[in-house]
Amino acid sequence: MALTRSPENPIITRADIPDVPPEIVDATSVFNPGAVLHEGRYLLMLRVQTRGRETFFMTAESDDGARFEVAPRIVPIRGIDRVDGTVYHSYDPRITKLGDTYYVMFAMDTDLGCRLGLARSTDFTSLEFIGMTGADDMRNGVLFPEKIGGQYARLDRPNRVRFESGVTSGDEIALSRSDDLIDWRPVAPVMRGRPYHWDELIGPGPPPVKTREGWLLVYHGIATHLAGACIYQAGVALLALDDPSRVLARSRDNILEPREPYEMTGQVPNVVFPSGMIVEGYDEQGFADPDSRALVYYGAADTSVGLATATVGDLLAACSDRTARPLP
Ligand code: BMA
Repeated sequence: MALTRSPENPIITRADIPDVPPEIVDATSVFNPGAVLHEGRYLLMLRVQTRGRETFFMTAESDDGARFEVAPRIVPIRGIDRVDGTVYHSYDPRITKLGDTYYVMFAMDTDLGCRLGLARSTDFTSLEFIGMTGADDMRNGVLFPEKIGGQYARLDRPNRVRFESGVTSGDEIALSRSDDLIDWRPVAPVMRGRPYHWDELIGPGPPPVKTREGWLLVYHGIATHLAGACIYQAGVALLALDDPSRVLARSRDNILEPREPYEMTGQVPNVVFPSGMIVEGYDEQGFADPDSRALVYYGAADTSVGLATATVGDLLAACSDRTARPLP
């Protein structure tokens, strides 16, 4: 597999979450973090879940990308109370730096379904809510780190599939564009799930990384055809720099799948869910260095945080498995 697990895994568990009473006492789980390099340190925005099954954002910082300290405070989303109706959960934050500002796109569970919310921050002690980005049911929204063709661009995953449990999902990653980061227009489908393979249902993972070969996208895929189980795995694809709806290559196999006990057992078994990625080295033109380390942070069984690493070059090689027999 292209990704190698950290020997420190799981790198963050519920035992690392300090109490922040009254909201957080004896946290149940911590998973699906956003990740970014902030002032030379590795920063994760964590999804922390309480025994009341409420969800909060907290941050953790590290000097080496593997050993993190969780800050003993909740990161408030200031202004989210402007939203009409109830927001039950805000979760799965994806972080993108645009200019000097960090944007955090996250899922919001509301009475009307799942929506994508957008907030910004400069220091991660609080988030300033910018708004709900549209009325479509979707999850896994990730902003590109620069405008493409003069417009903001994002990958998202419309929720068009409903499990028997009522949980919604989807089998397509799509490209949307916007002039102001709030009003998004769907532009084109990017890729579909592959029936009866590892990635029947799919969604973007961390925000795409710019390489000289294209936008590198780590994504999650769900195999649903195995009796009674949904298996969440990670894969990788390469999208054209000038038109990210064009897929240049896509991994045939997954690059990480639940194998360790902390991935196979927990709140939701058999889940690796990549949500944050830090690439350490970029050249002067802003392209990721193929020799650079890429650190992929993922939720393990919706219970703890795992880290798996590769070089950018390894990930490019994994997605351009062009010798493989084409899949349907
Ligand atoms: C997805 C999302 C993720 C979660 C995953 C596994 O649909 O809700 O937040 O980690 O399912 O339960």
